Amino acid sequence: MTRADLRIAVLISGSGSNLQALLDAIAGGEIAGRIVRVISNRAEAGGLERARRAGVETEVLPHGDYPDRETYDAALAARLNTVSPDLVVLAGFMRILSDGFVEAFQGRLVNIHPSLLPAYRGLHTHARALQAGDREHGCSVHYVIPALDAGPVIAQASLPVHETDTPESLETRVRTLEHRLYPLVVRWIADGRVAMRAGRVCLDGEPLSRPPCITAGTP
Ligand code: NHR
Ligand code: GAR
Repeated sequence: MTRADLRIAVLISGSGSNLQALLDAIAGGEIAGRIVRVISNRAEAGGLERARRAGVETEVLPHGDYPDRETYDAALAARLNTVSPDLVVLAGFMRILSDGFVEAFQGRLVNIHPSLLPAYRGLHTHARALQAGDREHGCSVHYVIPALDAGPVIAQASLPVHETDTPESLETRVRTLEHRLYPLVVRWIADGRVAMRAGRVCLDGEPLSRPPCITAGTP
């Protein structure tokens, strides 16, 4: 049986380099899906131009226009529902989503987070990994649940931390890994290989006991 292309909506706040990696993977035929809408909470997000260049419809929904988080999230959900997404991808989206929003999209809402979860939920992950003296760092793609960065992890990518690393150098190298990991996971989802069932990630029908991890081939 052939599946219809996955309808993907992407939420961004910034440069959109992860969005670009997804656009490139779709253009290269690696993902059985298409991006039907990109929404940013910031008008100046660089990712908006990347989307337009790829012929993807964009929308800006500034959070400052809404009195509170719940009202903003209700507007965001309403805009998303106009394109009937099968998957909502957070790609550097910097607004915490309220429980109601997450529940409405649960099981079709994923995020990429710049740490090897469960380590370093929240912000400033590279500085915190350095500060702790970690020898390994990386990124994780997870299903979003109401608790911040606490949803079940689908897959991770790791790299060695160097003696000379700074938060900025780590951010650069982790970002490059993100650009490999996110398209890979979205490909699995589009192929129907990954799903969240009873709060756990299943890959090829089997609940994962630990998420698969890709490693940086070179230092
Ligand atoms: N929402 C829920 N409910 N659960 C998650 O796991 C979420 C989420 C929304 C976004 C991405 C996330 C990350 O990968 C994400 C995961 C923003 C903040 C934050 O503190 C924290 C984590 C993440 C995204 N945002 C501030 C806020 O008040 C604003 C910070 C800013 O604008 O710079 O929303 O780490
Ligand atoms: C990425 O490194 C992503 O992991 C991180 O923001 C960056 C977005 O870059 N996300 C978070 O920190 C979420 N709190 P991009 O806009 O170039 O894709």
